[in-house]
Amino acid sequence: MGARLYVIPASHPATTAALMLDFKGIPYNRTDLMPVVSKGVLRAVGFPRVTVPALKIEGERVQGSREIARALDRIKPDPPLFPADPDKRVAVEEAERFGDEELQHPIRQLLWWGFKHEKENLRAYSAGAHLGVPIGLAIKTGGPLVALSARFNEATDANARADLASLPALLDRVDAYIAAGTIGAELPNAADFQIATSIGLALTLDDLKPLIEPRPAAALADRIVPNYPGHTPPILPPAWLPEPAAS
Ligand SMILES: N[C@@H](CCC(=O)N[C@@H](CS)C(=O)NCC(=O)O)C(=O)O
Repeated sequence: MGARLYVIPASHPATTAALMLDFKGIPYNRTDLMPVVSKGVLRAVGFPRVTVPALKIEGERVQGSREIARALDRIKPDPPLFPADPDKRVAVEEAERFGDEELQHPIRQLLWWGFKHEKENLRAYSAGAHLGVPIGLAIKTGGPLVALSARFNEATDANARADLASLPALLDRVDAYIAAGTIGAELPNAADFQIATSIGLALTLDDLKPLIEPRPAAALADRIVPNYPGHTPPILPPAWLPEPAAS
């Protein structure tokens, strides 16, 4: 089974796709793309949209972490990414949708807000990537790419502040999915892979750690996606940070 996964290094949905391929035991090659440049490459190799993850598998082009989950279950049903029981499947699909549509983007915006203020931080997120240019050069010349990505992701001060304000409620939702058993079981499902990568990426930001580390969400990320690449030392204005939940 020949597969190629197109990623941006440390992208959380791309990591979701990689984890699901590993879970299925499907071997694949990975193409690492620089942000912004990725859009042209994805179009050039025939994908309809401009975001990663994008997967070529058995002659098909599948784009988007949720679409990839379904394609993988269709192509290789075992082990399954969704429960067979219809009610449980509905619950997992709703948690997965939450992870994709509500949790992913605030974390992405906070990360790009950080890169906008210190592009040297990009280096740690590119560990092990093959970008076709030395990472030092990419960072030195990457100011315009960072500015474009920050703009594309609307990583403004106002949005970063709103993201931080919404984070405790988003983390409560993740903890509630774990408490309900929708995610966090011994055998992970598509929602585990979707949600754990956003939490794993969030934990690379030192500013966010105190908010996440005491929570069940952090234990889930540690189990599903240990050693997430990247590190952003404290960078967000302390006045913007919510108080950690009282334990
Ligand atoms: N919700 C989509 C999100 C895809 C997405 O926005 N990916 C980002 C990387 S995390 C991307 O490709 N951005 C383009 C860029 O930064 O140039 C999914 O789960 O597949």
